Amino acid sequence: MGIVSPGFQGRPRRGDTRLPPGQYLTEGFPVLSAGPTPRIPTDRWEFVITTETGQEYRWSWADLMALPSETPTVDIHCVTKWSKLGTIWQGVSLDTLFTEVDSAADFALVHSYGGYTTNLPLEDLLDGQAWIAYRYEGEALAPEHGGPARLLVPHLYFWKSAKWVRGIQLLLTDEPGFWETAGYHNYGDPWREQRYQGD
Ligand SMILES: Nc1nc2c(c(=O)[nH]1)N[C@H]1C(S)=C(S)[C@@H](COP(=O)(O)O)O[C@H]1N2
Ligand SMILES: [Mo]
Repeated sequence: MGIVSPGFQGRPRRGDTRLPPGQYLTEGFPVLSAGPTPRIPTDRWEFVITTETGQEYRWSWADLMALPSETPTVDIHCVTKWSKLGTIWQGVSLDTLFTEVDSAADFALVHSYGGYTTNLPLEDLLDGQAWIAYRYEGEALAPEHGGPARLLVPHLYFWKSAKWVRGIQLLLTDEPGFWETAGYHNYGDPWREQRYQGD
């Protein structure tokens, strides 16, 4: 049984710390983008889940706004070693979006406006672990941070949290995304320091 400190949020960790191995704390909010910032007006924004059989489930911005939202407070961890604790978001849980989806797939490839992709097991997007986030710290999500909406999967390194998210492709076999193809770890658990292939 670890030491319980007042105000402690999140799962207790070995050493009673919320900082994964090799990470340091940052107070700022660095911008990390592999290319230019796409600008997607909300009246042209849509989000599509495509199953392994090609069936599509679509949400317009108005559809997304009409769904119940959550306000998760989470710690985020970038593979370049900064972590930010207690960030506050608003978004729709992927459990909500997946309720009507009929699929036998085990894998997901996330697609962004601008062409970025990242892969993860479908189960990592479910059970209260992931959101389509559209507000950060009480404000509309800024374009450089992925606005109008980004994926938020805080239990994996932050490169899995695709900015400007456009859709999720469900797959029967795993397919690496942009950074995973370039040598980053396929899964990316910050607590096991899975930064690069072979870690
Ligand atoms: N579409 C897209 N999503 C992305 C990236 C990117 O380059 N393009 N970078 C990833 C990486 S490496 C990190 S650390 C975070 C950075 O998010 P931030 O710029 O809001 O801090 O976004 C992730 N999602
Ligand atoms: Mo990153």
